[in-house]
Amino acid sequence: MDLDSITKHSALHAKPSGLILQYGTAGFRMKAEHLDHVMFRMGLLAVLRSKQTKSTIGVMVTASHNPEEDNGVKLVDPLGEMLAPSWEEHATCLANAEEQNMQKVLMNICEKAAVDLQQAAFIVIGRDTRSSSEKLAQSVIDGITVLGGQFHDYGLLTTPQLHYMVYCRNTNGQYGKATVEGYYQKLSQAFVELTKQAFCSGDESQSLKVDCANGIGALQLREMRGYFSQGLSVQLFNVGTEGKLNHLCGADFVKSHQKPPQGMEMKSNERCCSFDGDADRIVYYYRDADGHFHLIDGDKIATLISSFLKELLLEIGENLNLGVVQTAYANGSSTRYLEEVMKVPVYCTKTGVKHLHHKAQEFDIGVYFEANGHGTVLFSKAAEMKIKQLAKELEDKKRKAAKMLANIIDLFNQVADRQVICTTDAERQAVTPPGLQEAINDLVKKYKLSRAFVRPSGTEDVVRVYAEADSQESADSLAHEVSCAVYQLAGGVGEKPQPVSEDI
Ligand code: G16
Repeated sequence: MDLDSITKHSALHAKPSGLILQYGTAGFRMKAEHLDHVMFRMGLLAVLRSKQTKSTIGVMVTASHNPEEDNGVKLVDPLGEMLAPSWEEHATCLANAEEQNMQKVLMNICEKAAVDLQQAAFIVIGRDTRSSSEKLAQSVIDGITVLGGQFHDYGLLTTPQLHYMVYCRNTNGQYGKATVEGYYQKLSQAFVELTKQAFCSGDESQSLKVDCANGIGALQLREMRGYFSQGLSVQLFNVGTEGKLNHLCGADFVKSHQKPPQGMEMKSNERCCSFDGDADRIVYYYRDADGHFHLIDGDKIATLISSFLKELLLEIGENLNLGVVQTAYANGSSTRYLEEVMKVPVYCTKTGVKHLHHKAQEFDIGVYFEANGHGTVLFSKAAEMKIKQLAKELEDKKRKAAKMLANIIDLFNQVADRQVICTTDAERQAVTPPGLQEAINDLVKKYKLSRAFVRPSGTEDVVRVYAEADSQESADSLAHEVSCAVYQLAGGVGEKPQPVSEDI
């Protein structure tokens, strides 16, 4: 490691003094203009992680659902999963090191993580469409090259595509080709096959309206739709030519406002969905014949997928264990339905796909979704092999079910000061500030079928307040009362809450 060269280059990406950041729910996020040094340093860190794991590591430049002015970076581990927690700590130390301590911090990481500096390193990079992303990706590359790492810059990619590239490269192409065409081919083929098997004759041609949040999803889906032209006709909205990224559109907007995005006209019973800024969230919705809006969020997606999978498992007669993982945001009724009606075990983890992903790996088939539309289905290697074997051996109906499961496996890309508030019990209980949880408990008692909790966001400088109750009005009112309690008991963090505010 050429420490002098690192010092020299680091000075070109100097850290604003006094700036302290934390590797949060999904990496580092903040106003783009403060992130140059973080990007350079994450380039360095990715090289060390690659040397240590002897594998390709991914770096994604995006602030996902955050406003256009923000940006961020997340590192992707060898199997396409989120960075290991011990390395999140290294990332935080490195991002916060003062210039004069850079060498010491890097040496410390190498020592603690037993990094073999002689080992080669390879990094893949992707970025979203934010105007700041290209330059920030270049800072990542500066960090990689100063440590002698090799890299491939994919340019514009969705976050799931970058996860896919990392996984493909680390499995020698067995999972698929590490190219955007490879990605489109693999997923569209599984989709077309699955829809052929699932539909009754007469309903083969489906259509879908997609709100692309004015982000990267528009560019990639425009290319991808050519690959499944027979099975699905896709119409794109909010493609980034006029509107602002994530502004009045996108999955987060639709989920939190429970209404369609701007710029999309919906007729009754048309299928519609929204991505977020880096296309790793999806929520579906439609209007019924009376014009009422219905949202199919992550909770409902998890329920639909679980029942579909359960049916197929029954059909093939295999006793593979299926579990569902949710977060505290999951609507209570969805949890009750899964447990009591579908008899599926449900687990609750902290917010952040990295936590859900980890828990879902404990099952033969682990379905995990956050209410906000992040999620996937994981199949254990043993379950995957069994299903693919049965798809060859079984006969007639059973074989068809096994083939459908095999296509589902290929279709799911399986690759996760507000700090005054501390939480426990998968973030459902506030431990500090004193008295806050008691206040929330008292407020919840005032409403029927209600639940509420608060937690500091890991991606934005806000406290998130969640409330549910037997009616929209009661849920809004409970949310407002809880927001006021946070404002008072947490010493006035954020702006004074307005009625029906979710984030303060
Ligand atoms: C990220 C994480 C998600 C998490 C979301 C909200 O999403 O990947 O798992 O649910 O942040 O986190 P918070 O409430 O802590 O701000 P994204 O889509 O922004 O990458």
